[in-house]
Amino acid sequence: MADLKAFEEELRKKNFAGYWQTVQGERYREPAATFAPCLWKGKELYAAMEKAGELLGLESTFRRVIQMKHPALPTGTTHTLTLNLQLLKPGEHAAAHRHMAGAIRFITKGRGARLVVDGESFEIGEGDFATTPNWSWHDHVNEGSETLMWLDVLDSPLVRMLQVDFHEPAPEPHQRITRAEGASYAEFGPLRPSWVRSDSIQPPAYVYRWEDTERTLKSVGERPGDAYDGIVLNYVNPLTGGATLPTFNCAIQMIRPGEKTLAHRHTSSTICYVFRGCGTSFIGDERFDWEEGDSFVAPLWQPHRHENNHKEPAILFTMSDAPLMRALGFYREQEEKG
Ligand code: GTQ
Repeated sequence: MADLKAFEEELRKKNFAGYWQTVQGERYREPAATFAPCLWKGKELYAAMEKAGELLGLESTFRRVIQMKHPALPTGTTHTLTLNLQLLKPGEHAAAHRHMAGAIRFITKGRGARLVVDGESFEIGEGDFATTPNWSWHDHVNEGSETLMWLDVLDSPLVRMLQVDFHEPAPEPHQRITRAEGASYAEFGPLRPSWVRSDSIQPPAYVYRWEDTERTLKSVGERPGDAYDGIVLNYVNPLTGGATLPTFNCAIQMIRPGEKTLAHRHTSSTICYVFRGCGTSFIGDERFDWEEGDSFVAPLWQPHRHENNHKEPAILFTMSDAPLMRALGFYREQEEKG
């Protein structure tokens, strides 16, 4: 024993480690997320955001943002993604920059501000969804009369984990507009000029309008849908029909009055934001009753299912790192027998 202890100490000093010291290779193992299911109250979030609006100007922070920070993680909402809420008042301008993290926006309140992405200006309003692919220049301008709030989702925890965190402020805080309004829709929409080519792994910057989302929800809302998730509309990459971004997918999910989904689990983690309505989710051993404005997370490999016992449809905005897991061959999914 004393010999072994001395040997292990000798190894440690030389930056070696014997597997017999830590690794239990003969045992069955499966994923055990280090972060538990968790819910953030919308009422508390919006009250906090209002306070941040009073206390902080954009001269003291580059973005007025509150993160749904999981208490068990050093940063972020899951180990790969962060869900944030951002507030931009009339007359404010959040300066241009670009970063390795890919981002999306989902507008929860107000309308009339503009996202400028790689020289194109996009007007945004409640329910709209927008992509800011990684390394694209972006600034946010509010020349309208309404305060806007939107969700930002970034894969920055993943970027940090992989230690590839490039971040660059633009030389000028305002980007010059170099592309006509609507250029992205004209180039990447369903009527596509034949000469437009993109072999980038990143999607183009693109805005998906709430009126289209709402119309599609109405149109397919009576169908059987997905047994585990109800009616799900994916925000697909307009060029490939694939995932929203290479690292994560976003979707609108409708749980209809009286609907109860089947339980399943998968190696991707899902974050849900309640855009409209209320309902209940069972995640692992926990029950979460949620209402408009709440956010909650189903960590990887935790069985989960949703119910809506109310009269109105529940509409969730959901984010998942499934594309990342699939790309690496790490995706597994299993039905949970109730
Ligand atoms: O809009 O560029 O919520 O850089 C956090 C960091 C938003 C953004 C966030 C960011 C941004």
